[in-house]
Amino acid sequence: MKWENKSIDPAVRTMLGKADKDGIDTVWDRYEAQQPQCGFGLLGICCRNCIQGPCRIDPFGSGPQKGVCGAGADLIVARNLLRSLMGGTAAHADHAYEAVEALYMAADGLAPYEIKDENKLKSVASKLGIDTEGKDKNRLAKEVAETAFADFANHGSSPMKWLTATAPQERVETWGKLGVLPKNPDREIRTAMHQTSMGVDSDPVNLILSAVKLSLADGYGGLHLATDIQDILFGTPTPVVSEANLGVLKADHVNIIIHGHVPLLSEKVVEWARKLEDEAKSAGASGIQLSGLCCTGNEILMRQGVPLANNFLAQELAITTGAVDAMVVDVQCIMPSLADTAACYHTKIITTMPIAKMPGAEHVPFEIEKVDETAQQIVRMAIEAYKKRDPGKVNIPDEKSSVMAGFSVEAIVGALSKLDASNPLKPLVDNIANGNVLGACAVVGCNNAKVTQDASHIGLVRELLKNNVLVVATGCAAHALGKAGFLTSEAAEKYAGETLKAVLTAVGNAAGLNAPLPPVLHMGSCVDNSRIGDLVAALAGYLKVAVKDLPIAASAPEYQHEKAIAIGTWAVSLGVFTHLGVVPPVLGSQQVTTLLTSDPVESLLGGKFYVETDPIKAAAGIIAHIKSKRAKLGI
Ligand code: BF8
Ligand code: SF4
Repeated sequence: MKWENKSIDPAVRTMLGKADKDGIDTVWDRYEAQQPQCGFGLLGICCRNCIQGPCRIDPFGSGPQKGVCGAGADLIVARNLLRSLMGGTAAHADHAYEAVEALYMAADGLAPYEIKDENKLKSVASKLGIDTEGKDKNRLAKEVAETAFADFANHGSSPMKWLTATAPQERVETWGKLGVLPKNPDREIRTAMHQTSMGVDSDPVNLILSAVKLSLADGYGGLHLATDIQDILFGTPTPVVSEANLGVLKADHVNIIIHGHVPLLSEKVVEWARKLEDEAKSAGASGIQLSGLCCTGNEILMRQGVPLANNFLAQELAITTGAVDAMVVDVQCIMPSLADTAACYHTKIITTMPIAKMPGAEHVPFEIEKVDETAQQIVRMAIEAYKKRDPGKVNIPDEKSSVMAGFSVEAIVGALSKLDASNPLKPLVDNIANGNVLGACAVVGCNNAKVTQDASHIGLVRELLKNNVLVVATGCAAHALGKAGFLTSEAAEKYAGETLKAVLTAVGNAAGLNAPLPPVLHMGSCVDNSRIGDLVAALAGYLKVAVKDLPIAASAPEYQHEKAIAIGTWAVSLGVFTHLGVVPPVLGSQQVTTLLTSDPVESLLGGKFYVETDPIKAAAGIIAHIKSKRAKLGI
C-alpha cells in the first residue's frame, strides 16, 4: 500500500492521498526534502554557542578535533544536550506557572474558574505541609498557589518544595548526595544557560549532572506542578469512554479541533461549545463536534471525554479533511505549517497565546479574566467558518476506535480498591510478585517524522502485552494506542498474555465494567507523566524498596521534542530504565554516550538510557531488564 513507510494509521494514509491530490505539503514531504540531514548535527558535534563558530568536530578523526575555543566533542555534545533539557524544562515550567497563576486568580475571584476538586486541593496542601483545618477552598487554593510561586522565586539554598513534598524520600536523599536538587526552575534554567555559554564549564560530567538537576526541575516544577494544579482547577480524571482518530470529525457538524497543551482555554472552549450548540444549529449544522490533537487533546479527553482527532504528525492532515472549521492552538508542538495548510481550505487557525503567534492565522488573545468571552468568540468564529465550508473538498476517513481513558492514580487505586478496600495496591503487587503481571512499562512521548507514524508504539506494546507486561501511556503514544484499539477491554482479550488477561479481567469485573480493564491505561498528557511517577513511587513505598528496584521500565519509542528529552532524563533520575526508539544526538561523544547508557549514571541513579530503534528488539531489552529486576527482588 502507498504511504506505508509514513504511517501505519489507515486514516492518515487516506489523508496523505488527499493531500497529494490537493497539492498540500506535509511534514513527510519536508522531511524528505531535508535528506540527507547533517551528520554533524545528528551526532551532536556542531557548536554555535559563540560567534567564532559554527565549529564542527570531525567524527572520523582526520579533521579538526577541537572548536576554535578548544572545546572537543565530549564538551560540545554535553553542552548541546543540556541546552535541549533547558528547552524542555522551560516549556513545562512555563505551562505549570500559567496554571498556578490561574489558580491564584481563581481563588481571588479574578479568573472565572471554579475550584473543582477540593479533595485534590486538600491532599496537595497536606503534602506541602499546609494546614488545611478550617480553611475554605479559596483560601487554601491561594496558599497552595503561593507555595508554588515561592518555588519559582526561591533564592535560598533549600530545594524546591514541590520536589521534597512529592518525590520519594530515598530519591531526595540520593539527589541531595549528588548535589543535584533544584532550587527553582527559572534559576536552574538560567544557571544552565550560563554554564553552557562559551568559556564557562568544560567538564562533560559536570554538565551531565546539571542535566540531571534540570530534569528534576522539569519533573517537579513542570510536570508534577502542572498536573496538581490542573486537577485542582478542573478535576482529577476518572475513567471515561470516548473515541479516537479522524473519523470522529462529523460532516454535518461544526468541527473545532483543540490543539496544544495548556487546558486553561480549552476547558472553556469545551464548556462554550456545549452551550452554543443552538447557534451552530441556526447556522445549518447538526451541532458542534469537538476533538483534540496532541496533549491538550489528552487533557480534554481525560476530564471531559472529548474525542481525539489524531496525534502530532497528523495535525496538517486533520485540516486536509476539509471538514475542520477552526483549529484553536495554544502552545507547543504546533507546526508552523498549519496556516499554509489551512489556506487551501476554509479552516480558521486561531492562535491564542502571546508567545505563539503564526502569520496567516487569526490571533484571539487569551486573557484569563476574559476567558469566557474569548472561548465564546472562538466557538462563534468556527460557526462562521462552517458557513464557508466547501462540501466538495470534504473527505473524512471512516476510521475511529473506541477508547477508555481517565486513569489518574486516584482512578487506578479506586479500581483496585474494589478488590481490596483496605489495601488497594496489594492485589497489583501480589500479581506482580506471583508473576501474573511480569512488570509494567510506561510507553510515552511523541511521533517523529523519522519513524513510521505509530509503528514503534504499536510494535513495542504488542510485544510487551504478549509477555504479560502491563502498559501505561501518555502523550502522543497514548493517541497512537487509542487509534489502534489498545485502550479497550477487547484489547485485553486480543493482545494480553494469559495471566495478564486474567488480572485485567478480575480488576475490570470488580470495578463494575463486566469486562477486562484495558491492557494499556491512558494516564494523560505529557505533564501527566507525573502521575506515572506517583504510581511507581506508591508501588515502591508499598513494597518498601526504591523505585530503581522495581520490575518496570519506560519507553519513548518515537520521541521528537526537547520536552521528551527532559522527561526521559527525569525518568532515569528516578531510577527507571528508559528506552529511546530514536537515536539522540549524542553519539559524537563516546564519553557522554557511555555516561548516559551505563556508568556512572546507572550506579549513581539506578536508571539509564537504552537506545534501540527496532521496537521488537526494544521489547526484548525491556523484558530482559524487567526479569533481571524480578530476579534481584527474588520474585
Ligand atoms: O507534550 S508527546 S509530540 S504533543 S511533546 Fe508533543 Fe511529543 Fe506529542 Fe504533548 Ni508530549
Ligand atoms: Fe566554536 Fe567554542 Fe564558539 Fe562553540 S563556543 S562556536 S566550539 S569557538
